[in-house]
This record gives sequence, structure tokens and C-alpha cells, in this order.
Amino acid sequence: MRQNQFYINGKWTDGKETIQTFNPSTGEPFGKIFSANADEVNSAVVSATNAFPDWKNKSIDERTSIVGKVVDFLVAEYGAIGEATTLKKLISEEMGKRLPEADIEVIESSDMVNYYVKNGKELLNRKTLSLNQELWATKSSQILFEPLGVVAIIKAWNYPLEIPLWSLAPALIAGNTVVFKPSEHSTFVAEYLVKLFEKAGLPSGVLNLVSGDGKTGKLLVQNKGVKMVSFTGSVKTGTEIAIECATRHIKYCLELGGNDAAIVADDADVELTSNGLVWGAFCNSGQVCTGTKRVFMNEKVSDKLISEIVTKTKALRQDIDFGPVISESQLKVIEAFVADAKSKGAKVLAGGNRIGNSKGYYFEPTVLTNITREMKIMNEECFGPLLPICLVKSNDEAVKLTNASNYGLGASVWTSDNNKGEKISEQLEVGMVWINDVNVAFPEAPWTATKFSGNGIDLSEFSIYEYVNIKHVNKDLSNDKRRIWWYPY
Ligand code: TXE
Repeated sequence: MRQNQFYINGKWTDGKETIQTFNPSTGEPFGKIFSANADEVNSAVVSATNAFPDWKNKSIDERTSIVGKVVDFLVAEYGAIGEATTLKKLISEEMGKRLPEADIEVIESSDMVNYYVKNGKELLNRKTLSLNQELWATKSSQILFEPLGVVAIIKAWNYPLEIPLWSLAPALIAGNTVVFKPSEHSTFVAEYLVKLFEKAGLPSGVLNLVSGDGKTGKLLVQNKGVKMVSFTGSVKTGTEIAIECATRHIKYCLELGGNDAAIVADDADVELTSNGLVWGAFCNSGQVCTGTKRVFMNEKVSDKLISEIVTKTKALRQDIDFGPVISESQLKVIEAFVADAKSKGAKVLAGGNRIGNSKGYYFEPTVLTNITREMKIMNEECFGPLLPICLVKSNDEAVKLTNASNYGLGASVWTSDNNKGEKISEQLEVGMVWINDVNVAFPEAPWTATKFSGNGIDLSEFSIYEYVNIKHVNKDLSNDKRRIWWYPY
């Protein structure tokens, strides 16, 4: 039986308590993970605290060259598309992702880390401001980007390699040290990733790994040695973390749940849109924060489009196009969402049930229509393979329905006219909009949210500033003995 270890102060060590984890594709025990207690969490924070001064004082070049080696190691893991390399196999077995999706994750991960390796120096070098010389001829100002100290990185499991790296790369390159607490559902992938950083020569104590479930996460957030929290996960957990951080006045960056809408205009291309919505709803078995979770479809295009969507959904192959959901309890959550929708008049056009013939946690890719606003599925994130379609008469109606949500992560707009797509995008209360695509991340573009879907930014130049204190230093270049605005008036 696999057993993970903590990585504290450059040493792999055992914990005391363990949690059993399961392979979601088979329901079989997958491994045991240690669940770090308060003392173990604290020794990780102390180790990161002690390593901070030396790491912070290294040059950005030194820091990026070490993190850059992880890019090389990840590229070495690509293998051929569809080839089950060690890392991709581990991702797939631990959290159920199909190999083509693990392929994308490994490739995107290396590209994202490389973005910070290439741009870190430019982004973090101190900047000289050009002040208004008429007013401030004797003044000179600089902006410094200084690391915060020990950063707690607590992440979800659905992109077990990529999402932790979205925070690990900028946090470390900015000069912080880290205590990383992965999801209990993706601890072995996290361990594999930390081993790559160890191989890259990261000094002891700069990156520490503790495992466990929410209890361990809570202990880490509450530890007074933590100076910033980067969290990806549910709204409920994120809110709890935000309250704790606010109480201690430490920075936090939250990437939370979404209930992303797809707006389908009357001029949407049926082939493209049906391909896009089926993938957007069912990739990673619907366990994607920016997956398609609500469709507002113009009724003029709906007959053909819905039948195309149903045909393509029914053609999806178990274990090739879709895998299991993460747990037995998540299966029950999905069943409850479907039951609620049906009890309020929804019609199931494809799927609708858990797949009983296998021990894994499988749910059929499911298409529902006749959706109304009272249904749970319209107001809460399900995080499963459900595609609810609501017919609308206009784009304005679709925009209103999209914005009538506590969530504001992403959205997609399907139309043959990009200008129309941009006009609609400008009206949406979300952080990201894709026109004729969905759920695509670029290292150069901010991954951001509004409302309950989070604050702070992952990816892009903006994200690295989540991990620094921006300090302004101003000096006077004159030999005057008083400033003209000082006493005496
Ligand atoms: O979240 P949980 P899950 C969201 C996705 C969905 C959720 C699924 O939309 O809502 O993540 O991930 C730890 N104090 N996103 O179910 O339960 C827990 O151990 C401290 C959005 O895992 O919140 C795990 O490591 N930590 C995202 C992590 O928090 C606690 C993209 C997340 O667990 C804790 C991906 C506590 N009280 C998924 N309780 C985006 N917006 O980009 C749990 N944890």
C-alpha cells in the first residue's frame, strides 16, 4: 500500500495519523496519507521561517535558475501524447483524470512555470518612478517588490499538478518560502512534484510539504508563522480562510468555485458550439471550476443544437472520454442535483444516473433541459458531469440570467460574430470570458474572479504581486535645510 511522507526542512519524514485514500476509477484503496497534526504543521512553518532570510537574499537569477530546472523535469515527463508516463499515470490513478487530460496538464504546467522563470526578473526588479518634475524636482522614488515570508499554499485536487504550480512558481521566485498542503485526494502527485523541486536543488526548508485533509489545512492557516495564504477550493472553505487571514491582517489569494454560464447566441455555429459545450461540461468529468455549468441558449438555434449535444454526449466513452468523479460522496451530491432538477420539472435528455456496473465513482454525462431558476443546479456549483440547458429569447435575457448568480468566475459566449461576443462579454460580471471556447488557461492572462468565486489573481504578471509587499522608497536629492512646505508657513 502506497504511503506518502512529509517533506520538512529537506527531510522526508513520517507522520503519526493516517487517512486512507481511494482510486476513484476502481473504488480500491490507493494509498495512505499522513494527516499532519499541529506540531508537525508547526515544524514545517518553523523550517520555512528559518530558511526565509537566505532564500530571500538570493538573487532572482539564482531563484529562477533553480525553479527553471523543474520546467526541464516536467518537459522530460511529457512522453508521447497519450503515453502513460509515470507522472501522468499517477495523476490518472490518484484522481481519475483521463490520460489526454493529464497530457494537457503536464504540458500547461511546464509552460506556466516557464513563464515565471522567463519574466520573474523583469517583474520583480525594483522600478524607478518618473515623478512630476514641476512639483517634485528634488525627489526620486523607487518601488521594491519584497517577499512576504512563509506562504501557505493549500490547493484542490482537480488539477493536481498545475494548480499548485500556479502558486509555487511565483511565490518561490519572489523569494518566499512555502508550506504546501495539497488536497487529500492528490497527495501523491504533490509528493512527486516536491521531489522535482528537491532534485532541482531547492535549499532545505524553502519548500515544505505536509499532508492531510481540512483539519491540517486549518492548522496551517491558523499558524501565526504564516504570512500569506494562497488557496484554491470551495467557496465555503475559502470564506473560512479569508476570515482567519483578515483577523490576522495577512494577505490571501482565493480561487474558489464557479457556476460558469455559456451564452449561445442565435447565430452560434451548431457544430462548433455542440463540440465546445460537450467538452466544456464533461472534461475532467465536469470537475472543473470554469467548466460549463449553465447554458443559456437562444431558442432560435436550440432544436438542432440540443439534438447535436445529446448525440455527442451519448457517444462519450467511459474511461476514454470521461472518468469517475472524485468520491462516493460526490456521486451522491450529483444525484441530489439531478433529483432536485427533475422534481422541479427538468427533463433528462442524456444520462442522469450513476454507472452501477463498475466499482468506481462513475456518473453518466448528463444533459437536462426545461431548466428554471429555482433549481439548485442554476444557483449552486455541482462539480460533476451535468449540462443544464435553459432556453432564452435574447442575449439580454441570457446576460441577466448569467449575472443572477453569487458566482463570478468565468463564462463563454458562442456566436459567429466576435464583435457581438465582445459586446456581450463586457456585460458579464465575471473574471474571464472565452468567445467560442471555454476553460482555457494562458500563463500570460490573469486567472481571476469576481463575487463569491474569489479574490486575487493566478497566472500572468499580476499574480506574482500577490506574493510580495510592494514598497515605495522616496529620497531627496537637494541640499536644502527645509522643504518649502514645512514650517514656518
Ligand atoms: O475543495 P475544498 P475541493 C474549486 C471547485 C470546487 C472545489 C473542489 O470549484 O468548489 O474547488 O475542490 C483544504 N481550512 N476549485 O472539494 O474542500 C482541503 O484539504 C483550510 C476552484 O478540494 O475547499 C483541500 O486541500 N484548508 C478553482 C483544499 O482545502 C481546508 C479551480 C480544498 O478543499 C479546510 C479548482 C479548512 N477549513 C477547484 N477545509 C479556481 N477557481 O480556479 C478543506 N481544506
